[in-house]
Formats: sequence, structure tokens, C-alpha cells
Amino acid sequence: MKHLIRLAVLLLVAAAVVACGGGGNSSSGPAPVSFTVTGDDSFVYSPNQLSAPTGAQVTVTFRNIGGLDHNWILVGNDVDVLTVTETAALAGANAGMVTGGSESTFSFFAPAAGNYKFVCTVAGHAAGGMVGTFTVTE
Ligand SMILES: [Cu+2]
Repeated sequence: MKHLIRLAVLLLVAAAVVACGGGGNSSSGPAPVSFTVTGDDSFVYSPNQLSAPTGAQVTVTFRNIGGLDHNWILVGNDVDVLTVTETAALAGANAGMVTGGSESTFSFFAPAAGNYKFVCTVAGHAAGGMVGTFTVTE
């Protein structure tokens, strides 16, 4: 009888492991992605084109290799980058202001599929070219 109980427990555990495994695979979504982006005083992001699948956890390290303050925020494609402020950043997609020689690492979930932009909101920097494209795929 003890053996039967032990067998039943083992079967239940095995069933639970299988169920969790299957559930985990279907609910975990796309693999997380991470990027390191530099920004400098010539108003260049490198790289200036990023892509991630919708729903993926995106971790960005924004490294300011210049001397001026710079930032990195993700905004909708329809936002006017010349007048945008940090409040337009999509949820979590905001490096905050990063002083020269410093970096900021932050994470967010890639929004719905489509085209987005990232931009430095310091006055004059976007006009100088500090803008990049972020493509979210299905
Ligand atoms: Cu800047």
C-alpha cells in the first residue's frame, strides 16, 4: 500500500512538472533582448536602429560617451522629436538624464508591433541628429 501511495505521489509530481513545463513555454513569450547604445556629443546614437519582438523584455544600457548630458527615451513614431519631453517616454523606456561618462540600464516590455523612435530630449540634440528607430516586430 505504501508503494502504491508513493507511486501515486510520483505520478502527480511528474504530471505537475509536465503541466508547468508546457505552461511555462507558452506563457514565457519571446526571449528577452538587450542592447547597449552609446551617445556622444556629435549627437549620434550607436547603433541608431534597434528591433525587438512585441512583448519581449528589452534591457537597454545607454552609455553616454560624451561630456554633455544625454538621455534615451522611446516614443511613438508620431511624436515630434524636436519638441518631445521625457513625459512622452513609453512605460519604463527612459534612461533618465545621463551625465557625461556615465551609463543607465533600464528595462521595459516591447510595445505593440510597429515603428517607434528613440530620442535625446536635451534641447537641440534631436535636431542635431540624436534620434534612432526602434522596430517592434510581431
Ligand atoms: Cu543628447
